[in-house]
Amino acid sequence: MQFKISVGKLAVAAGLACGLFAGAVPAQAQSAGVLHIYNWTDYTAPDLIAKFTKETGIKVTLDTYDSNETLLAKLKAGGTGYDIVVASNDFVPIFIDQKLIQPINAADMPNFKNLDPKWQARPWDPKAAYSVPWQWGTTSFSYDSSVYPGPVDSLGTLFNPPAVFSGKVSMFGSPSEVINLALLYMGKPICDTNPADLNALVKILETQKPSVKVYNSAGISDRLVSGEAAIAQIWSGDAARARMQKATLRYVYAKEGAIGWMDNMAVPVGAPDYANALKFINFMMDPKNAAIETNFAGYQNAVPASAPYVTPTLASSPEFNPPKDLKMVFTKSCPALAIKDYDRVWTLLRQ
Ligand code: SPD
Repeated sequence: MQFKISVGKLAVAAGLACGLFAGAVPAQAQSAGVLHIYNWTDYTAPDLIAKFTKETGIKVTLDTYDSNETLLAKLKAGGTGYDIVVASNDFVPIFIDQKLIQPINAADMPNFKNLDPKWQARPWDPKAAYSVPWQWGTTSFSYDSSVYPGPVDSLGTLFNPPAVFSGKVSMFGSPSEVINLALLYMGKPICDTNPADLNALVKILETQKPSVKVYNSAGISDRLVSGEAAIAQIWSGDAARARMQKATLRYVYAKEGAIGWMDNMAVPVGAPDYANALKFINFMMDPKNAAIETNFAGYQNAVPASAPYVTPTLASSPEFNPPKDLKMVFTKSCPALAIKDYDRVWTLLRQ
């Protein structure tokens, strides 16, 4: 691994000398020829990978995970061999603090100017020193209106489901995602450490539990489409894709609000192909490439000039267009005490 790291650094030096972003592919990077991506499930457009390989000659491998917690555990274990990971805004500061991702100075990349200024300086990475936006969306839930006609306007339908959903509820397998949405339902802040609130939170989750079929952040759309689940915690883009396969599915913007988030590309410390990683990040800030990803996964990107290339069906879909008056609570990194509390709640729930 040490050897690989120094090869990566040499490639960067060679890249800078040869004009890394000027279209010239440095000979050394070409001979390395591989980029190892670790991304969320169903979140990397195959066409994008094919286009990147065609344009650069760099082959791509792709492994997937289902939660920030899994990504964190993987990077902490070390020696992953990944060049690109995609972390949510609430986890980026954790990766930076724990020295698990390395500087990339994105502002120096030619395509950085394509980012919407509001996403260039993000609170979790104000100088874009470590990360570049991948996509953003909301978290709420979808239900099958052929199973339960509604109307549905509250997160209560997910957390205190009607009997018809018994054994048909699908929840994420991630403490941060389940607890953040439950706190929103309670009208409490993210990262809450108030003991009375946490007791009430545990009660809500334990009351919901007998109706839950599975806690798993992968395969949600498949479960909804097959009917294995009739109501599911889900991200907006995945919800849009599921509805396109099963028209009776409805994504809910609840009166309590929805969780907002942004996922970000970053380069792990020890990435074997650092130069290739920077090329991929720059490639992703090209409007057409950003649109390919958006059209595949169903989420908004941070490149405004990609809009003309986004399919009208997606661009006009309800999942892609949160209502103007939606109470959107953006996630944030919790302090250590709150993370401990989240872990305790999750352990209690899952025992
Ligand atoms: N299909 C995978 C979508 C991944 C979305 N990531 C959202 C993270 C929110 N905390």
